[in-house]
Amino acid sequence: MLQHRKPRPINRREFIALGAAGLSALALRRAAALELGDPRRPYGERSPFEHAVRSFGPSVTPGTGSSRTPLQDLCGTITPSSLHFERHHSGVPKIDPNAHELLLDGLVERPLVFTMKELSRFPSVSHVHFIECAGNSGREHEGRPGETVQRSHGLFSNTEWTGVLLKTVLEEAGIKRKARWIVAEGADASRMSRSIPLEKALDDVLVAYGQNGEALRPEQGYPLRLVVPGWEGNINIKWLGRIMVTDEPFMTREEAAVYTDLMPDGKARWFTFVMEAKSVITRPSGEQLLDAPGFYEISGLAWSGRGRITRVEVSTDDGKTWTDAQLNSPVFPKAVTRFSLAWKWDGGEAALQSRCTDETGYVQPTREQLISVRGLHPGPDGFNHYNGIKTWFVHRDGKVSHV
Ligand SMILES: Nc1nc2c(c(=O)[nH]1)N[C@H]1C(S)=C(S)[C@@H](COP(=O)(O)O)O[C@H]1N2
Ligand SMILES: [Mo]
Repeated sequence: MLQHRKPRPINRREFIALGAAGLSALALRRAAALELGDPRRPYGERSPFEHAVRSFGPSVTPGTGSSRTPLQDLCGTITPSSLHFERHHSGVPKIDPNAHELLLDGLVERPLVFTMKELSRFPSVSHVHFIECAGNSGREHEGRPGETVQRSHGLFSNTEWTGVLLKTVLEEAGIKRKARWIVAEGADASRMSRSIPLEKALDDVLVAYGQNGEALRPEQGYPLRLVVPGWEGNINIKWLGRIMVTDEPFMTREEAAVYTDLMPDGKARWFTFVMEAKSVITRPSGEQLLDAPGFYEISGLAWSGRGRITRVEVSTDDGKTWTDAQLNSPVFPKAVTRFSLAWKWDGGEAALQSRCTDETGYVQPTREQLISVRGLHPGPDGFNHYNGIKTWFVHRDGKVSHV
């Protein structure tokens, strides 16, 4: 629901009270809140009046499947850890950090084993980055995206990650000259593994143990995960237990079959790691309601796996005309930027769209442009890497729906 409510004019009695006894009337109104409140608590919880939750449907086993972030309910850019989307292939393992180790072997001078304590002694960095499942918003392409932005774009979250640069630990082990790739493996039952080119591994990849100022949540890979900025979610290996340095990619199941992009000629693109620039309006968005004509703030999220967002344009007439939205600072590379634009709704029908540009000059494509290159057939795991422009339709009664 949109929180826009007309401010209520104060009534005659309140007005007289204010006039007659100004301050004491204010004191009277506040009296209700002067009762003793709840006691302190060692670990905070949100107000009982707040109800935003992750959403998920049934899955084969309770541990597999995904849950989605309620993007329509969030403000700012950081996803609260408790609302970070999830994607687990074999459930959330319970790992004791005192028993957990990271093995680093393969084409290195000195194979090493790190305990969590040892990792915490390395120089640490904190960087804000999004994680987006490659399949996020893939159903837009089939024309059945779901009613809300949570359904259509909720396999997506943005976090301040803290940890050690992978480069730092790789250098500790010494990389052999033949090395070209690394393979990262999870310690969950699926032993999920992905290959990453060495160039990226030495660039901005993080071995992360912190999430928004505290330890990772179990759902996000506690006690250790890989954060591979700007690249598809799957490669951000959770419950990280091993990194092997190699001369070739491993051709794991995930990279050779699942996370590939089937093209119209029947061939598949491999190793399409980067999540290209995308944006979506989160307010107003599907299933929200505009109470009455008047001013509203159109607000949403934009991000690019190639760097910073430099521009977001908004259209309220189905892409015929565009206006530059304001980008809220700070704008970090490979992270979420919130955009906003004041809009006067005249009570008529409106088709709201956003279109972003990143620092490489890449402009978010329309659905038609995307389909003309990639075709209409889904890949083996649904349509991956869909980043087309999203439309929300505002009806005369103020209801907002997907198109
Ligand atoms: N070990 C392991 N790592 C994993 C997965 C998994 O099931 N096991 N799922 C991957 C997928 S497909 C995605 S999209 C991201 C999701 O990260 P999140 O659950 O923290 O949002 O983790 C990736 N890393
Ligand atoms: Mo994913």
